[in-house]
Amino acid sequence: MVESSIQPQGWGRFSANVRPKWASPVTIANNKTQDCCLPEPKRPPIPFKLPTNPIMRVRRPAHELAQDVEYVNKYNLAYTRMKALPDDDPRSFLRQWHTHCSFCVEAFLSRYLNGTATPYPLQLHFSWTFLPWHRMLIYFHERILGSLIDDPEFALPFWNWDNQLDPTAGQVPQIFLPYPAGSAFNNPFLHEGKVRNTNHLPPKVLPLDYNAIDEAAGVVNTPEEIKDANLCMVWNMVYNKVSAQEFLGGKYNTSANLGAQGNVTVGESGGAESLHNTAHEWVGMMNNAQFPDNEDMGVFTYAGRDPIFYSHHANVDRLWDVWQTLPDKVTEDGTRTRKEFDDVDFLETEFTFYDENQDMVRVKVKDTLSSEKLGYTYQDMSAADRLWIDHKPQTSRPSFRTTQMAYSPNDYPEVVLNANNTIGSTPVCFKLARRPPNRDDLKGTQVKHIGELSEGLLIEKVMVPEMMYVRFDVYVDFPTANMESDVDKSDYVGSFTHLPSGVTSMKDVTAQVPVADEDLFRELNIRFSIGTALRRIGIKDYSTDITVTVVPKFRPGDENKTITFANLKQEFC
Ligand SMILES: [Cu+2]
Repeated sequence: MVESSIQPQGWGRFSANVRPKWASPVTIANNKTQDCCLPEPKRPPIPFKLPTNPIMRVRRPAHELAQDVEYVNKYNLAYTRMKALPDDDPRSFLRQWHTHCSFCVEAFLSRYLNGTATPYPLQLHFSWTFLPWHRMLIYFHERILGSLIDDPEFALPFWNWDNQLDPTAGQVPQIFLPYPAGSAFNNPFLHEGKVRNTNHLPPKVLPLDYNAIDEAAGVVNTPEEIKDANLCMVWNMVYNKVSAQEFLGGKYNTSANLGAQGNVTVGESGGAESLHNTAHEWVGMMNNAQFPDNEDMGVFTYAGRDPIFYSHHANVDRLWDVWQTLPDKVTEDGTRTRKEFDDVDFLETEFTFYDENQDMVRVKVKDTLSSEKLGYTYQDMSAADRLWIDHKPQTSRPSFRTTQMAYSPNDYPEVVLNANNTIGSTPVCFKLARRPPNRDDLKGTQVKHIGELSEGLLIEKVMVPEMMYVRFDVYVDFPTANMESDVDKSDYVGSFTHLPSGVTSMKDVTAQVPVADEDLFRELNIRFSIGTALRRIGIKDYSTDITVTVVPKFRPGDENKTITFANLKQEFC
């Protein structure tokens, strides 16, 4: 029996004690209310079928489409028609946005599984469901847009922010901005009324290591520094993630129990998800009293209200396609094939979406794994991809170990299991005891040879406040890493980023255990891939202990917040 069939029970019919929080509009910050419930289906749900002999839709980069009047005007027209649909039409722009909103804030509850006492709240982020679910969200979104303009070849533009070859690629794409008055471009829907950070418009380029503290302090990086940092980030969060677990994320945790705590335990984000959060935060309107939740893009609840969201996710989806084709060159053997999970819980996980005929469609993850079979593809961007694939970090500073004779990991504390180990406003450094992988480590992984295992650093049970932006960077064997340390270094092993839900409360679903907003947490495992970094800094064996330094980059105003975690350990996957 498959345990993780992820599907709302009843869809709109909830018994009194498990009603979704959106069943009645929830008052959120600034006295706004938001009801993300989707309309009930008019007909019984139908199983998804892969399109037969589809006309290939070719998704092209937004920065290249910017001067294509025909495309831009058609794209705008499709959205104008989508916007004009009545609110009870699941194809309407409102409901498209709500599809994301309702599945990002635990609005729906699962069916009861295996006789469990309570269902669990559905949340399609923070686990291996992130990539498949968002792929199908934009798949149906694209088909609906195409059907509204009678264009079966219509394809979404993708915001190619990883592209450092063309300086315009990482800017907010012109398609989503006003064109000069009097031009032939007509794209009001794509920018009017969209809430975005006006300080982040072209010629600014999205910095994938963006942090609001530096920005508030007036730190300005050169285009060359931004480019290097961006390449380093994509290399770390995509190329360096050789296993499905590292790139797609961990299992969906169905043990989250509403009756227990205000905690929503959903698992582990993959590299793709952590990387993508930065663009969300950067595009949203920050530090504006009128938009306290960093709307639209900066917060899950409102992200789908900006059309750039679907274009952003098209690039995330593209990176998944690219990831599947990358050589290993990360593990010791260097011969590992990148592939999806073959776990039945993953493959049989089921989502529901509305299609272009207003039918509710049940999609299984196993049907989502090939974009080609789904009938779309991406314009080849391999020249730009190559830049991050081949990126080597600046190694201006040699390994701490080789230059600081007095350095010893033994001088730093080991994490005390299940104690309140904290990440606070200043960097923390721990000793990490290491050991070589053995045959037991192969269990539950995708490989049969020890040399193909990826060495990781796992921070377990991190209690992330649901309403807090979080970013921290992690370095190995660099005990003095601090806020000024940049990421383009061989001892940097990745960043964790977290977006808040943007609603103030889980109270309606956790009515039996009312908790204050500040006391709502996501309990996540956070994984960093460290094998390549260690080899690069000259640690080629598995028995050398190292230090791990976590550098918090919380937003201004969050200086006094702390995040606790249960353990920090080496783990192979
Ligand atoms: Cu999302």
